[in-house]
This record gives sequence, structure tokens and C-alpha cells, in this order.
Amino acid sequence: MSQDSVLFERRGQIARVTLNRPEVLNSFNRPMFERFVEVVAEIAADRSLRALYLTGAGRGFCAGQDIAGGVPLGDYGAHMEESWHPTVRGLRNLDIPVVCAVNGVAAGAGANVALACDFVIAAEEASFIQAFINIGLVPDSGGTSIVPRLVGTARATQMLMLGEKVAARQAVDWGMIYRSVPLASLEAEAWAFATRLAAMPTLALGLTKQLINTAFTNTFAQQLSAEAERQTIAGRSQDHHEGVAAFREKRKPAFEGK
Ligand code: T3D
Repeated sequence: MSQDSVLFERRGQIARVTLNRPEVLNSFNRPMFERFVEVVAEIAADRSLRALYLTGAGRGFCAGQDIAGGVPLGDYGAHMEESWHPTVRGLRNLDIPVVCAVNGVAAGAGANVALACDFVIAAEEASFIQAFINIGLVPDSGGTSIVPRLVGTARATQMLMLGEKVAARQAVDWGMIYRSVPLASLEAEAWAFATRLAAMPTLALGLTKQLINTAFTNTFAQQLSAEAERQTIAGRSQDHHEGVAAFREKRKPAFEGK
């Protein structure tokens, strides 16, 4: 397994992960899938980490599957199960907030990796392309679930069926991503945002993310029950007690994430 295809470091309470095959716009091959899934599992198990910052090396964020070499053409179902599914599921299931700093083009499953993150901050120069149709494939890696929910059916159809490129600013206007900033300030702004998230009540953020994950599949009644269950957990947390104490004492809360 190539350790270098996905770089991982801890910077204080933030995990920094960089997709690192810039010569192929960080498209994924098998060793890269294995490393990515391993890194995300390591982050999930480390309770000292309170945010994940994900970005790409070089001029692209991720061009999806490496279609130049690797997977033989044809029966992709099993390949999806063991590669892209754990990749996007790992991000959605992480109980800490994930900030994706999209430094350049995000294409095919690479776009859906970005959209599986909680907050997408993209360089104005970046774009999102559901490129699957250009090579005769259907969108995967959760794109048919995530994109219509983010932008509505008409715009999703435009992206998913036409494979049209959507520039970062348009993605913000459509509500598909959180913010766009000039490339020169992407790293500083996205990192500052991850730092802000890492100082928030991490437990409650993770529980909120779980509720967002079930928002479109649960009935209203099921979602009410799920909220009550999570609120019981949040209500017992140190951060809740600190938040209420700080409010009463008219000071800023110091959340520890538990
Ligand atoms: O296959 C399965 O297992 C099924 C699962 C599929 C999941 C998917 O993700 S399918 C979609 C796969 N991705 C694509 O189809 C995107 C292909 N790439 C592009 O369309 C373009 O590269 C971009 C629009 C993303 C960027 O265009 P541009 O002009 O900025 O860059 P470029 O010149 O096309 O690419 C730069 C280099 O990266 C180039 O290599 P070279 O010529 O400099 O040696 C190019 O071949 C390489 N590259 C880009 N994308 C991929 C790639 N190499 C391998 N796989 C890629 N996906």
C-alpha cells in the first residue's frame, strides 16, 4: 500500500488529510482507496481529534476513479462496494465535522467525495463535474442521493445527465457548497474554519450530523424520536453544562468536545 497517496497528519485537534497523486489529479487507484479508508478509520478511533480537513495536492482536488490504469472495464458493482462505498461512507459516518478545501477540479466520484463532507469551501477557480456520463457511466459514490437533495431535481439532472461543469461560485449560489474563496486564501480560510469547528461542542456536532444523515429517509415521527435520543446524550455532556454555565455567567464557553 502506498502511504504517500494519502497524506495524514495531526495538527493539534485537527486531522489533515491530503489526496496526493497530483499527476493524475488525485484520481483514486486501489492502494489509494486502501490508504484512505485506513486513515479515516484511524481518525474515527482517535477521540482527541475534533475536526477533519481534507484537500488535494496540486492543481486538482480529485478526478474520481483512475481510469487510465487499474480496474478492468466491466463489472464495477463489486469494485464500488469495496472502494468508493467505504470511502464516502467513512466520511459521512465520522462523528467529527469534515471540512473539504476543494483546491481545483472535483470530477466524477471525486466530486461526490467532496459533497460527502459537511462543509465544502472551494477555490473560485475550482469546479464540480459529474463526469460519469462522459464515459458512459452512471453517477455513483452517493451522487444520485446527495446532489438532488442539495440542489433540487432540475439542477441535479443538468449535472448528472449532462455532465456539465459547475463553477465554485455557481455551486455556492445553488446551495451545493458552503463557500468559495480565491485560491490564494483557500488554505488559510478553510483551516481557520476547521479550527473554529474544532473548538465547538464536538459531541453535539457529531450527534447533529447523525440526525442530518437520517433526515431524508426517516419519517417525521422517526426523526422526532431520533432527536430526543440524541438530545438525551447531548444533555448529559460536559459541553452542555459548560454552555449553560457560561451563558449564566455571561462569559465565552470553553468547550472540550465531550
Ligand atoms: O471505473 C470504475 O471503477 C467505475 C467507477 C467510477 C467512478 C468515477 O469516478 S467515473 C469518473 C472518472 N473520472 C473522469 O471521468 C474524469 C476524467 N478526467 C477529466 O475529465 C479531466 O481530466 C478533468 C475535467 C477532471 C480535468 O481536465 P483538465 O484539462 O484540467 O486536466 P487533464 O489534462 O485532462 O488531466 C491532467 C492529467 O490527469 C492528465 O494526464 P497527462 O496527460 O498529464 O499525463 C490526465 O490523463 C490525468 N487524469 C485526469 N483524470 C484522470 C486522469 N488519469 C486517470 N484517471 C482520471 N480520472
